[in-house]
Amino acid sequence: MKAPVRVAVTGAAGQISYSLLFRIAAGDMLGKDQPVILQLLEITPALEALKGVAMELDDCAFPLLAGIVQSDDPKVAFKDADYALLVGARPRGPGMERKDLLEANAAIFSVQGKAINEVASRDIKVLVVGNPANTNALIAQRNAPDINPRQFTAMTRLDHNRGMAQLAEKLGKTVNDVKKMTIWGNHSSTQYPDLHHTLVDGKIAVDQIDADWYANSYIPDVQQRGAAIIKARGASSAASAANAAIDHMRSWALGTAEGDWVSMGIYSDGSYGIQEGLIYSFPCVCKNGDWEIVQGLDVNDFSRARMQATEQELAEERDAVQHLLP
Ligand code: NAX
Repeated sequence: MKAPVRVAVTGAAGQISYSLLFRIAAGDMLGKDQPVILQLLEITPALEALKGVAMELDDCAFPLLAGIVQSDDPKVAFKDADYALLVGARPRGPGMERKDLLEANAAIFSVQGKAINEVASRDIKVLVVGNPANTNALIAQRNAPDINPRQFTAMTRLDHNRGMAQLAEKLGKTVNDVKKMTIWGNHSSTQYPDLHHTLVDGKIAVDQIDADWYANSYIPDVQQRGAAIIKARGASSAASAANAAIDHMRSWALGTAEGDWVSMGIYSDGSYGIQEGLIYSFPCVCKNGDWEIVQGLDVNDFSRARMQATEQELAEERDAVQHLLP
């Protein structure tokens, strides 16, 4: 058996974590041969609820669960962490403007970024799930100057998975027939699900669907799927979000399948003309615990306009918190 790795999870008493933690402990994220120590962070008022979650984890008697740490102190939760899933965030309250939301989260993610910088493993892999995920990841990254910016990522895998499922359903296929899905940009309603390079049964997806359905049904439906879940369920996506977080980390740590790629919000190096330093979702191939942006894809005018609109939104979010960045 391998030595245990330390996995920090924030917002650990919340609804996404109620699915996420059990799957990590079961080995779904890092493999059935990798023991884990869960290091759980919550705000002080939620520590009692967190205790209940930890009791349930104990009661599962997971063979791979080598320990549980519970804390309201980021320096305890991130201590020597090899992986961190930043799920906890400040939700939008009544009357809260977008700017207030960005600022409230900037406060949380700057503290967590600093703690990661100070106490986490130098090789830590960070995934930000809490919204606004891309900009929260940017804030954490900027507050961790001693950690390579490539190690901070934001989750667009749920959008990626939604895009695959909706395309497969339209064409009467299964997700197994869909390869090379791409989500560009922000995890928000400006995200761009691009089917120009996606393959269904080995053939380009846009050639198999109606252009009007793609532009006026598919793209808005993928963009608005989160709102549709809230309307139907009366609560936001939880199990599917946890599943996407597992998928994201698993791909990053253990690699993507040959002939396929995944979407990840990552530190832009200027590829495809996207401003350097934004946390922007690109198609990525993962190997040996590292990611690479898929290069050389043709970008037509239809795609370019949408890639730039979501880039613009991310630049505006960054500018709104600029005064709080180191
Ligand atoms: P919940 O409100 O159920 O849980 C959030 C938990 O975070 C709470 O227990 C809260 O006490 C805790 N928390 C708040 N501030 C904290 C801090 N500073 N340190 C540690 N813990 C803190 O929300 P849940 O449904 O679990 O969603 C969590 C986040 O994921 C939200 O921001 C949500 O918007 C976001 N999502 C992101 C998705 C994505 O694809 N990137 C999809 C799903 C989800 O909407």
